[in-house]
Amino acid sequence: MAKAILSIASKNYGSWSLRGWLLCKMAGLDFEEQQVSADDPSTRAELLLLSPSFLVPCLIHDGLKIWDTLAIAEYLHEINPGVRLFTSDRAQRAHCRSICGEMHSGFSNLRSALPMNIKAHFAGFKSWAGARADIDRIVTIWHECLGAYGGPYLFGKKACAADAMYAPVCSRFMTYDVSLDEPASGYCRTMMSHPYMNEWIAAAKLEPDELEELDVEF
Ligand SMILES: N[C@@H](CCC(=O)N[C@@H](CS)C(=O)NCC(=O)O)C(=O)O
Repeated sequence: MAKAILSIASKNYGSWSLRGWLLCKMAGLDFEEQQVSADDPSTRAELLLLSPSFLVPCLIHDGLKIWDTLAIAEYLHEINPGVRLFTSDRAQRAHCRSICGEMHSGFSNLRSALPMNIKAHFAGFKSWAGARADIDRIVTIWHECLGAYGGPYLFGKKACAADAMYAPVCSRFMTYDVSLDEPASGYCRTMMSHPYMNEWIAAAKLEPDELEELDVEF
């Protein structure tokens, strides 16, 4: 079988890329990264070869293309349930899928007002009310998970699909100096120091600064 390929965009700005990449790493998949510039019209032809949606991430595995992070998470869980991207407990799995879905389809104010930018730090950044409501909801989600399953990750001792989905939020909270209570800031620190996050962040720091305006959702 040919080695799996994951198409990704910038490591500094690409929050969906980070989610897909973390899912592949957590699933123990042997894969190669293919980095494409998702916002450059000249690379659209190249991108279509890699992803029918023109979006990243897209996983190519065993002759199949799987695009969209939630589909990638479910696919990786299906081919290797033993790594527990979704927990083995049905009730917890339902909870996990719900908060993954909420991240995937929601929080548009947060995503547009606080785009991921790993290298940057905006001390004292003022989040507007719409983004604040998203932040409050995310903190509630984290409190419920950490309280119910004991941390340090959302569903207990091992990072899972939900942590991959919320990892870019941890990075955004650091970048935009979002003030958080101890459980939430502790969770951010835990995620930001996860070995896979360290690997991604180190690579992001080596990328040249490309975008001046970050009012696009990555
Ligand atoms: N729902 C998609 C979102 C993917 C997405 O928006 N990717 C962005 C970059 S991280 C992209 O490819 N943008 C390029 C474009 O919109 O043309 C997923 O979950 O994978």
